[in-house]
Amino acid sequence: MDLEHFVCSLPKAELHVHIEGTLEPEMMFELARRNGVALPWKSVEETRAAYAFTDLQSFLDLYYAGAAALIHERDFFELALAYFERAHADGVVHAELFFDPQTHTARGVAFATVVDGLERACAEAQVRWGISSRLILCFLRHLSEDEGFATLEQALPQLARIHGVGLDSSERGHPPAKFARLFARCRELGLHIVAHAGEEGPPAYIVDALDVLKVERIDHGVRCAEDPALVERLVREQVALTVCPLSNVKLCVFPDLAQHNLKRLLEAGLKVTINSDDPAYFGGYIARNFIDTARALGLSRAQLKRIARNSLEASFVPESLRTPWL
Ligand code: ES4
Ligand code: ZN
Repeated sequence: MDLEHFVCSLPKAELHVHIEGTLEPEMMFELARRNGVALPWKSVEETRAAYAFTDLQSFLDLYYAGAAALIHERDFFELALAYFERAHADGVVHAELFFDPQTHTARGVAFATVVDGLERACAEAQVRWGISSRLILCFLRHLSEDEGFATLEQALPQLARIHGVGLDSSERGHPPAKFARLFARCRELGLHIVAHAGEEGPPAYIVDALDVLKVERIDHGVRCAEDPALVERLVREQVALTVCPLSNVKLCVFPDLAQHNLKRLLEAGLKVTINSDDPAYFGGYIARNFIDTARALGLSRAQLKRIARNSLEASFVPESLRTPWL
């Protein structure tokens, strides 16, 4: 079997995808036209040409600009349904979607509008493709903890539909400890906890995410390699890392895929997974991430199976609810 077929036929969970990061320029322009929203680009081609990033912030500036096209419940539904269709083609059987409510509520979009649309797509994906899914609310770390608390307040009526919380956006200068009280409250509410850490930020932010926020998985985490004691701990505790190789190259965390540390982390015994992050911006969905990484690093089929298996094991679906392949 060729590599493409092998990768797509592996049942896998996607644990690190920002639904706003699946907004392809074609849909962005269609929604902007439908909603009367002005975009900073003149065409789909000009938009794609602007996707040359130098770091995380240079990406985030464009990502938030693009997200402004999303206004109505139907927009969020169509966005997520298009993602699920691609994910199904890539062999995804379960997806845990990040969403950034603060990006939308700041523009006057109601919190419930976002969740209504996403949840309707989740239900449709279950029916059409048998994909199970979960929603994870991400707090924007460049905003204050108080703004996070205000968002949590808006989320309370929707909490039955939200399974976890995460922390994303600009990492440098915004350590996990800034959100200690907010995440303590989220834990009391019974929410699952994750955080982006060690993408651009130092290994100390990963330690903080574990000890202060008490995360169950680390999003990215690739800079753990700079701290051997931390690597040892992550191996011992089998904390899953949701690694996003194409994202890391696009945002200049590694100069190219051949220099990515994923294979080294995997062979050190870390619970590594492969994910797409913001596939509309970074050049590929989850299967593309698997295939390009496998080729660049020479991952064996046994290693690819291990990575897919890790993703199913690290999902937030309780053991009792797991289908045979989950
Ligand atoms: C993100 Cl790649 C990445 N890192 C941090 N925050 C994000 N939000 C969307 N994509
Ligand atoms: Zn991310």
